[in-house]
Formats: sequence, C-alpha cells, structure tokens
Amino acid sequence: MYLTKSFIPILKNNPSEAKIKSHQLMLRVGMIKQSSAGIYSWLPLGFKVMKKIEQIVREEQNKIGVQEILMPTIQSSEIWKESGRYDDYGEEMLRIKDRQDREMLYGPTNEELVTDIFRASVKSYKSLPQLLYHIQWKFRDEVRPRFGIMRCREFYMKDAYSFDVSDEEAFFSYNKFFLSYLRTFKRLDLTAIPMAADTGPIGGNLSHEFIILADTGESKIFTDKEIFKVSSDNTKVEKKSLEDLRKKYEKFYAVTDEKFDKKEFENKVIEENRLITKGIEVGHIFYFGDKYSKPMGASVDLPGGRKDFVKMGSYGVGVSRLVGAIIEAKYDDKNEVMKWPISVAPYDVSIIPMINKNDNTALEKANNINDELIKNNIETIIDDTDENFSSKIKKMNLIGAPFQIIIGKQTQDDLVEFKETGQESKKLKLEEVIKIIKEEKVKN
Ligand code: 5CA
Repeated sequence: MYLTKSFIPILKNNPSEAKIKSHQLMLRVGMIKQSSAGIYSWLPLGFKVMKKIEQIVREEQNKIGVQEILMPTIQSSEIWKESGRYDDYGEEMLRIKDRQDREMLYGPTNEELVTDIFRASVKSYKSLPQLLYHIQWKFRDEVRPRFGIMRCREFYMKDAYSFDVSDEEAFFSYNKFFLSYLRTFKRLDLTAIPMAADTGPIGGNLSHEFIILADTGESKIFTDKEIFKVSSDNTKVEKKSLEDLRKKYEKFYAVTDEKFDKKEFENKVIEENRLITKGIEVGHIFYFGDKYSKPMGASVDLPGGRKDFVKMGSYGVGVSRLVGAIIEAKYDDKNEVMKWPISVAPYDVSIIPMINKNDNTALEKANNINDELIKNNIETIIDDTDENFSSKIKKMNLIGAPFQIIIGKQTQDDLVEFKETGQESKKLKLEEVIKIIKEEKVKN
C-alpha cells in the first residue's frame, strides 16, 4: 500500500481534546473519527488493528470449543421484562419504539437473548454443555463517555455464554474461559491479571476482571506483586489442570476497588509486595447460576426424569477497547514511537525510500523490495511521498509497523537498512530481513 493512496489522515500535532495517549494517537493517525459523543467511525488503520484483535479472540474461543453465532444488535423488550432487567438496567439502555409501537432496545449485553435461543431448542442434559459466543456491537448510554474508544457508548464486544447441568460443570466452563482469556491477552502481547471483581448489573456471585496495568486505567487495583509470576503455560483444558490454574492465581490477593478490604490486604500481603495501582479492564467473566434461566424457564431434562434450570455464566472481552489498551501499554509518547505487536500490527513493515525530486531510483528499489515481501505474505506500507526523511520516519513511527526498511539511492539491491521501529538500524540482506519478520510472525 502506498501512503499517498491510503486513507490515513495524519495530524501534525496531538489533538487537544484527547487526554490519554491512546486517544491522542488514534486521532492523530486517523484510526478513528468521532461521529457523535461516544460514537466513532473506524478508519482503515484502526479497523485493520481491531479486525486482527477480533480474529485472535475468535481463534482462542474456538480452541476451547465455543461455537460462534451472531445475534442482532436490536432486541425486543419482552425478554428483558421476563428476566426482570428491563427496569433495573436504567438509563444506560437505549430504548427505541418501532412503527408498530413495540418497545425495542439496542443491546447492551445478551444474556436474555441467548437464553431465549437456548430454551427454544435444548431440552436435555445430554446436549450440555453448550458454549456460544458472538462478536457484535453493543450500546450503553454511558453518563460520561471518555478517553475515546476506551469508554464509549457504541463498542465492539465478544460475549460468550455457557449453559451447564450443574454447578460443578459450570465451574469447569468458567475455568475454560479463564484460561482462554489468559492465552488471548498473551497473544496480544499484554499481561492481563485476573482479579476478583464485583458483578454489577450482570449479577451472580463469582466474577473476575482481567486487568492490564496502566496509569491511565479507570480501575483501581490492589494486588500482590507475586501474581505477575504465575504462568498458564502447560495448562490443559481438563478439569483438574484448570482448577489448579485458578488456584495458582487465587492464592494471591488481587482485587478491584469494590472488593478491597484494607485489613485483608495488609494481612495477606507482605509490605514490599503490596501494589496499589490502576489498570484497564479488558475482559470480565461472570458466574450467575440460574439468575436468567429460572425467570426465563430455561430448563433441561435430567437423568431420572427430573428437570432443572441450567447454570449459566457469561464472558466478555472488550474488542474495541483492546485497541486502546494495547496503545496504552506500548506507545512511547515521549519519543512518539508506537510499535504494534506483530500479531495485530496494521502493517508488518514500513518501507521508507528517500526520494529526491526527479529521481525515482529509491522508489523503484522500494517497489522491488515490496514485491519480494508481498510474495512472502508480509504486509507493507511504502511512504512514496517526497517529504524529507525525518518527517517520514516521524509518521511511520506513529503508524507503528513493528519493522522499518530504509532505502537510499545508494542502497544495494540485496542489502537494506533494517530496524525494529524505534531502535537502531543495521544493514542486512533482504533474505535475512524476510527471515526475521517471518519468524516473528510465526511466534504469534
Ligand atoms: N455480559 C457480560 C459479559 S459477556 C458483560 O457485558 N460484561 S461487561 O459489562 O463487563 O463488558 C465486557 C467488556 O466490554 C468489559 O470488560 C470491557 O472491556 C468492555 N466494555 C464495557 N463497557 C465498555 C464501554 N463503555 N466502552 C468500551 N468497552 C467497554
């Protein structure tokens, strides 16, 4: 892709309305454009990153056996009246009337709708567990939308739902998601810590938020530093192995604001290991038993002829919020350098030819190198503008492809100046460059 032909509307300076670095960068490189308060259009650069995040989230859900569906954004109020949440949800819910005067709403979450789908066709314990997910836009009329796509009104969420025959089986499902989330965030090059959390309007009594540390995060957290050493490597998707994993985490004090108890914190955590800081909630999982299945009559036949309401949990990942969370974790705003993890980078490499007026040598070389990279499934962006070198580097540092290739007039056909974005460059053969990039891509 040539920069001159791409739709990447870059601003010279940080927009003054943006208070945190993810919001600043996303507006500055034209990843998003606000269309009204808390509602955004996603432009090519932002959309590419979000779609790659979505794909990783999807692959990790599929790996633990969750089946993908797609529910609509608009829901009927009837099912929310059945569960009792129509009134409880309050002003965050966007309520709409259709031309027949029917009360509809733009879904803020999908517990009711998925329970309705489930109860219509699943009748026997033999069909359990059922694990379903979808990736769909949600709307919550937040009182104070802020920080760009971090807390907005319309956002993209992966929400999954589990249906089980007993508490024991339901905890097994819960733990599968627990592991799946750790694996998902790791592929995004983020360290997310599961923390005991409040259940809020979703309900239930068991819940974990997955938090990444960031000064600009909205969640206040209290934790034992030792929790950062816990690893999920070698955990198998088996009951015992998953239980052990949760125990390994739960051994350490790690809670959000609402669950904080000063005495408990000080008793359980030695002074030098106490960490009080802020973080961004990128995922949230809940176990709520029959909170929805009971009022909505979602039951199955058990062996011996009895019937019981299914035990449910729900599991959310903020797919659009993750774009901002990765920027918060990776963007060096002092030096204005973004380096996307290669797993979600909008491009793998930026090619930066130093073009002199009336001399196309460097651009031609860039084109040849580009052809080679494309043959190797490496995604590129070429800065074909005739701006000076330093402004080209500045722009490419903001766009954030993890690697850069710089091409001068003198660049020999098989030796290029190659660097990791933000680092020193070195001269390498093109085959070596290709090998390095491919190896990096395979790791993810
Ligand atoms: N039904 C449950 C689980 S599927 C649920 O809705 N959980 S939630 O309310 O915690 O949302 C799930 C995730 O969506 C959060 O962890 C967060 O990453 C993201 N999210 C929630 N509200 C917003 C918002 N206003 N803007 C951006 N992302 C949000």
